[in-house]
Parts: sequence; C-alpha cells; structure tokens
Amino acid sequence: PLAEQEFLVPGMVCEGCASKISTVLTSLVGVQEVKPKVPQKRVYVRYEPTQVQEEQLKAALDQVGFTAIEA
Ligand code: 9UX
Repeated sequence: PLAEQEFLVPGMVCEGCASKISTVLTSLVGVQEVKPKVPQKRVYVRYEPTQVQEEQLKAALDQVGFTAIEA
C-alpha cells in the first residue's frame, strides 16, 4: 500500500517555493503525488514505502533549503 505523510515546511512562503518542493520530491523514485499547500505551510506526499522513505523525503527537501517537520 502507498504511504501518506504531511510535512510542515515553515520556509515554504510562496508558490515558487512550492514549485521547487514539488520538483525535488517528484524526482524521487517512488513518490506518487505531492501537494504543497502554501497557506498552511504544509506539503502532502503520497509514496511507495518500498521505494522511498520519509527520511529521504526530508533529506531531499533539506538539500534544496527547506526544513521539513513531520506533521
Ligand atoms: Mo519565493 Mo521560495 O520568491 O524558495 S521561491 S521565497
């Protein structure tokens, strides 16, 4: 089954940030869907847990300058 996770990303302050976040997460094998919600500073991710894990999602966000908190 797919896993779902929402992250709190305080640094996601505009749609440009959201676009960067979508691009980097979508590039990871196993990520099925990314929905950034800028007003709530949250990012919803649906992924195949046999291919990618939460720590990798957080690491990818960190690499493009965003700290993600499990929410
Ligand atoms: Mo918006 Mo974010 O101008 O990395 S793109 S602040």
